[in-house]
Amino acid sequence: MKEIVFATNNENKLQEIRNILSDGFIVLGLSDIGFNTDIPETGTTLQQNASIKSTTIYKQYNINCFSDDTGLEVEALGNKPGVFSARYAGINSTYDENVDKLLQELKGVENRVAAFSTVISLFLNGKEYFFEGRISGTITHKRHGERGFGYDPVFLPDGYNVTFAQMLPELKNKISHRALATKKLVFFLQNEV
Ligand code: ITT
Repeated sequence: MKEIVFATNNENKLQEIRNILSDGFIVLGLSDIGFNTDIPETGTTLQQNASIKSTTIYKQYNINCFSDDTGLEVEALGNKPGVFSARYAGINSTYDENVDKLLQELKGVENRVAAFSTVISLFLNGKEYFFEGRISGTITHKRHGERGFGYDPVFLPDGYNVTFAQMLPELKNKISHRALATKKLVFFLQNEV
C-alpha cells in the first residue's frame, strides 16, 4: 500500500478521505507525521488555500501529500461564506455558531440556493496538481440530522430530501463535493503512481 499525507487538522475530513481512498492507499494525517502547527489560510480562493497547506507540508517533509479547501457558497449572500466558511461567525467559531449565523443571515430570504465546493491540491513527486468537486443544493430553515460536521445539518443536496447530516456517511461520501474531487484524485493517482 502506498502512503500519502492528507494535510489537514480536521479529523472529520481525514476520516471521510480515509473511507473514500481506502483502496490502495494509507492516508496519514498531520499528527501522524508530527506536524502540529496551524497553517494560516491567507489565500483569497479555495485553490490558493489548498495550495498553501500542501506546499507547507511538501516543503518541510519532501513527501507526497495533498490538502483540500472547502467552502459553502450561498447565492443570496453573494457566494459567502466561501473561503471564510470555517470562521464565518468569527475566528475560532464553532460549527454551531457558523450555522446559527448562516440561518440568521438567511432569515426571511426565499432564495436558499447554495453549493459546496472543494479544491484539492496534490504534490506528487514535486509537481502540483488540482482537482475540483462541487455539489449544488439548498439551505434548510433549521437543522436536520446529527451526522457529519460543519454545515451538514442545513445542507440539502439537490435530488435528495434529506440533509447531509441525515444521510449515512456511506452516501455522503459517495455524492459530496469532497467525494467528487477525491474521485478525480484517485483516478489520477491510480494512473500516475
Ligand atoms: P483544514 O484546513 O485543516 O483542512 P478546516 O476545518 O479549516 O480544516 P476547510 O477550510 O476545508 O476545513 O473547510 C472550511 C469549513 O467548511 C469547515 O470548517 C466546515 O465548517 C465547512 N465544511 C468543510 N467541509 C464540509 C462538509 O463536508 N460538510 C459540511 N461542512 C463542511
